[in-house]
Amino acid sequence: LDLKSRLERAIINKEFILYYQPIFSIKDKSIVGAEALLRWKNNGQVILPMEFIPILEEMGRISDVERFVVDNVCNKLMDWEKREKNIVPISINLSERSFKDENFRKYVIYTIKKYEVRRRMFGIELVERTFVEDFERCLIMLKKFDREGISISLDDFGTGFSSFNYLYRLKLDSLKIDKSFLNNIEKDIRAKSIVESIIFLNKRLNLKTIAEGVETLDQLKILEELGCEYVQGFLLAKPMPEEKFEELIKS
Ligand code: G
Ligand code: G
Ligand code: MN
Ligand code: NA
Repeated sequence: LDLKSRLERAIINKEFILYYQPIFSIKDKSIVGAEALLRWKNNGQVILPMEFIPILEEMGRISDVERFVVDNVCNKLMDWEKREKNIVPISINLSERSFKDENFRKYVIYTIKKYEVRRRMFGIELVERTFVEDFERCLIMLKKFDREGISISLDDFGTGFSSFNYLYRLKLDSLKIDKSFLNNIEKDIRAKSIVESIIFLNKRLNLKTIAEGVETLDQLKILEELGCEYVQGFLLAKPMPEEKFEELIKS
């Protein structure tokens, strides 16, 4: 069977699951949130998004899978709330197609209400390229999400079209500095200067800064010196299955 047919079958058989990668406060290393990351569980094998998300997009089925992501995360938030786990906000990654689809937006609002998700507990991560087309429409969508208490993160910042205009006009809650910058902050003064400036600017704009892809203690130390508040990366925790994440936040 070809990949597209297998993915069609995966949608019907609900073979998608979520992994969670915690986000930490750099100061005390407490967990302050997590990012939900899609996985495809196929014949006992866990397949990563880069293998199938572009194909789901090509098939026009990405929003179907992302509806599952929204439902699953909101359901979990309600579940943790009821069981008095140390509940933290969860963000999901959203494709451009889903973000710009009015029906999808309504589905998100319907779902957070259905599961009685508290304000600011559910967030959406968007990559820069989402905003390249239909900028005015994006502003309207963001406003509508914000009104419903949904947080917005600008993901992979620094890899694409990183524009001051975005920072100026988009109403965002946080910005995630792409790991490509962090790879070099130990040895490259230019990379370090850019990271430092982003952190400084975000503070002025009242935006939370999350550094992604932190892999070494040196990087962590530099980020702390530069005043970065939040970190995510393999050094502190890799994306993990739901049960593992639950254990982690319980402890
Ligand atoms: O950890 P990882 O290999 O899961 O993620 C790879 C990429 O897949 C990341 O860029 C992440 O943003 C993206 N991704 C993960 N889950 C989703 C999802 O539900 N929707 C979209 N559009 N992208 C996702
Ligand atoms: O693009 P986005 O930021 O949504 O993607 C998150 C991706 O980054 C996931 O694939 C996740 O597994 C990966 N990731 C998270 N932390 C690290 C890290 O410390 N190092 C590397 N190489 N990848 C990471
Ligand atoms: Mn992300
Ligand atoms: Na990212």
